[in-house]
Amino acid sequence: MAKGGLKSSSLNRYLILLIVLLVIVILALITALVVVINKSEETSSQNMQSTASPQLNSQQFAREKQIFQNNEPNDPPIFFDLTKSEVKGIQKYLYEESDLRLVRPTDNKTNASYVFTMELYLPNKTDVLNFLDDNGAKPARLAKVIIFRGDVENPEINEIIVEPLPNPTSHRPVPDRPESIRYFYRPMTDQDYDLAVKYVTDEVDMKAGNFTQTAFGARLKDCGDTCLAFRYVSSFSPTSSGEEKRKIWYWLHYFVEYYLLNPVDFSLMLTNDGGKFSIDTVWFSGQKYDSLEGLMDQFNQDKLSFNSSTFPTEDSHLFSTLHRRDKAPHHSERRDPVQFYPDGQRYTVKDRHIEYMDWSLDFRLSTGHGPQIYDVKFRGNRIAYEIGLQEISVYYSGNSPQQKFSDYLDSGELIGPSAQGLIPGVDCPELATFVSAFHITESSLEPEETINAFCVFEWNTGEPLRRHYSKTTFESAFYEGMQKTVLILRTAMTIANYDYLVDFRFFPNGFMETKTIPTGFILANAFSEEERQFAFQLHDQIVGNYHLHLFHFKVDLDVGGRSNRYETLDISSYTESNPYSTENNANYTQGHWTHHLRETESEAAYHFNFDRPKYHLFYSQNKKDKYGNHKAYRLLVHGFTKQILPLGVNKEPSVSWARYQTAVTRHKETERHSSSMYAMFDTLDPIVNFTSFISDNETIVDEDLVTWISIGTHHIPHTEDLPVVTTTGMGLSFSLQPFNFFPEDPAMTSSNAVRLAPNTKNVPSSGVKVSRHGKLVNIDKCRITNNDFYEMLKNDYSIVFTE
Ligand SMILES: *[C@@H]1O[C@H](CO)[C@@H](O)[C@H](O)[C@H]1NC(C)=O
Ligand SMILES: *[C@@H]1O[C@H](CO)[C@@H](O)[C@H](O)[C@H]1NC(C)=O
Ligand SMILES: *[C@@H]1O[C@H](CO)[C@@H](O)[C@H](O)[C@H]1NC(C)=O
Ligand SMILES: *[C@@H]1O[C@H](CO)[C@@H](O)[C@H](O)[C@H]1NC(C)=O
Ligand SMILES: *[C@@H]1O[C@H](CO)[C@@H](O)[C@H](O)[C@H]1NC(C)=O
Ligand SMILES: *[C@@H]1O[C@H](CO)[C@@H](O)[C@H](O)[C@H]1NC(C)=O
Ligand SMILES: *[C@@H]1O[C@H](CO)[C@@H](O)[C@H](O)[C@H]1NC(C)=O
Ligand SMILES: *[C@@H]1O[C@H](CO)[C@@H](O)[C@H](O)[C@H]1NC(C)=O
Ligand SMILES: [Cu+2]
Repeated sequence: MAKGGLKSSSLNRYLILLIVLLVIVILALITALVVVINKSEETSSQNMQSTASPQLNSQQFAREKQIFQNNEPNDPPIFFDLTKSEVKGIQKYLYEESDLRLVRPTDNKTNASYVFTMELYLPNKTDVLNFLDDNGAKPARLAKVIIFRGDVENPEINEIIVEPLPNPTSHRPVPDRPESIRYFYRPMTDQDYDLAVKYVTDEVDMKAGNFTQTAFGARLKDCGDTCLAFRYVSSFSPTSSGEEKRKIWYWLHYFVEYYLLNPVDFSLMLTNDGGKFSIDTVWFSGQKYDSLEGLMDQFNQDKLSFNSSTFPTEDSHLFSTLHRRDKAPHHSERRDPVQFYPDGQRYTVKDRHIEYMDWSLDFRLSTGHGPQIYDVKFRGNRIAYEIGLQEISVYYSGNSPQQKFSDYLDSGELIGPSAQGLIPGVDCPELATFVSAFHITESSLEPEETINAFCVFEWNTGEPLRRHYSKTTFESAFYEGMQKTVLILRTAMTIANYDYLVDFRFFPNGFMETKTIPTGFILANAFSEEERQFAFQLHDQIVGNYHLHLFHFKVDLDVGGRSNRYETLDISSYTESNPYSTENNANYTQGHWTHHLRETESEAAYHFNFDRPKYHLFYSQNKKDKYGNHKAYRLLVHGFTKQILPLGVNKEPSVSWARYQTAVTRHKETERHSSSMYAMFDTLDPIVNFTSFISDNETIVDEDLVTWISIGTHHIPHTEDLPVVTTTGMGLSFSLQPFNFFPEDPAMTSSNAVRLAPNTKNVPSSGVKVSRHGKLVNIDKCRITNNDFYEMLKNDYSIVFTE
């Protein structure tokens, strides 16, 4: 963890930066367009003026205007995050009209009560569906507010629902939470970063400044451009410390680009006891000391043996910086390929609602859990009520304590506000639509904008969705195919060193995919021989320690209604006698499957087993096709991984959801999320204990079902993870595939397909009939050359068909 997100102080600077960026991007777009339009390769300013026709320009700019969305509706749709005016109403209620005794974000928070976060709390599903499907009343909008109560004898955390919005009149405890949550479970706060960092910085500089100068060639204070800094922390859970206390490791780094690749082998463990800080342990160069004084004692007596290090030279050659290296590959002076919408966008995004050909859905960014989509429909059929990220974890291993005990649960850093700053032309295509989100955290007087938190765009994958080529008349000559385009809703969270892309992808055939990719910086550790059992040495001073990335998702499928069944098709071998053989008693073995209806939650908790291949199907018992097949959706997962810690050790219970690759439970309003922002410290007595969702072993036949999916990847960092981990090979995904749901590929209705056939059936010499459903537009200006192919076909059928 490190101090993430934007604070209001830096917001203005960021805004200016963003505006500058936008201007650059818009200019780049215009230039790109001009190049595309212009046949000549030159892009002189004269060409720019002469070719940017007024018509194209105004279209272009009309589109630009919608491209960056941060507006809010007056009457927010049901899944829409809290609006600014709702937040104002909540604040008015909280600060003025109730007896909660809350101080404001800018007040002195020591031993006071204050708001940590607030976000939308969805009405229960029954009420929402009654509104969406049955013309019921729109349920009142609710907010969930998390309050740190520091003004009571035993400080605690309260979670309350404030209602109704936008002008609340009452509050009550959140139903699925204890009324009082232990204070030391709290997520990382401003205090952990600001006050504690100031404390350890002052202490180390005062007591050990001479030592850091000798050992690391740098100091923490009065250090100009060559500073050491405490910027990164890891929680120390009671299961590892043995004490139910707020303990956190603070790591020391050279403050250069990028500091997390420039650690020194020094850390300390800080206890925060009701606001009183104490340093419990100091680690330096392979040794543990009980205090800074203990370390200095050894240092002053010359009893420490270490190799001193020097401050990195911070120039563009420093290995940990992201400046382009020399020797650009041939042709990289030319621009990347780009895509555009030749006839205009085929999707709309309004009030966080997307319509895209046969698809529709809503999306939001939960402050605690991150991106969520709702009411996902294909051709009017609701497939999922909700699909959402629940938790991201990274569990490290190492010899030094700061690395060894680094087991992160990122909701403790607030996943939602960590999503921002998607950059057009890199993180998403230039022509994507960018949507901001707003969050309230402990430091916000008013909602803080997380700029470009989402992007939405349609993408041509460059692969066919389907194709078949029957060249010869022997097989009856024809060709048919269709490009695979996809609508992508993307967000990227930066949580300290790592960046996580999360995509929801919608295909024209009713298939959808949720994909996550970790990228960003590895969490480097200072080199020592002892680290070699956990890490490769990656550079002169650092190693990259082994760690496990895990992601947990909730998928509330409603296939053909709320009442669903979960069935696996268990694939195995099948042997029967073979009367076609001349041998006696001959047998023949092949594969088959058996239906396995999962009746209880325990039976539905799934451990991946290579020896027992399975299909995972969800359907409504009374929805069948005319052949009696259940109209189902199939869950496919690419990214199951083995969590290797034994049950119950260390922070394993905080990811008890990773014990199952998938689990299917009955939908409950009290089981909304599989993890919580307390998971970093509450291991012994978790606020959300995922295994308890399953252990009541309820029946799940013809019930409203929720599927929980764990995906992840073991990461052994290698030198090519420097400076930044690339996305290639890191993607993990799960997909929902229609399975006997439609009578045929629903994308057969698309007019984006291409069919070629002889004018007279099976007589190629009669010429080739090209069916492109009016799509053979002249896009020659855009230098798309494949029209030549169709021109050639006019004169030479043998390019595609032979007698
Ligand atoms: C903040 O409040 C605490 C407790 O009421 C008090 O001891 C402290 O001096 C205050 N700090 C400031 C800066 O006012
Ligand atoms: C804050 O409260 C804690 C106990 O909850 C107490 O130990 C501490 O002295 C208080 N601090 C101040 C500044 O009042
Ligand atoms: C949903 O909320 C309504 C009140 O708004 C309540 O009557 C109903 O019992 C709730 N249903 C569930 C399943 O919690
Ligand atoms: C640090 O070194 C300076 C110069 O050698 C010395 O004057 C000072 O007392 C030292 N400080 C500590 C805390 O040892
Ligand atoms: C210092 O560096 C040398 C050479 O790399 C190495 O052999 C020695 O073990 C190091 N000493 C310590 C205390 O790390
Ligand atoms: C074929 O299967 C039968 C029944 O399982 C078995 O008795 C028989 O030995 C098998 N035949 C051969 C040639 O293995
Ligand atoms: C979580 O719940 C399960 C099942 O109810 C229980 O056996 C287990 O002890 C709980 N875990 C913890 C850490 O409390
Ligand atoms: C769950 O319930 C089923 C059906 O009653 C039973 O067969 C199974 O043993 C139970 N599992 C557990 C772990 O209690
Ligand atoms: Cu990693």
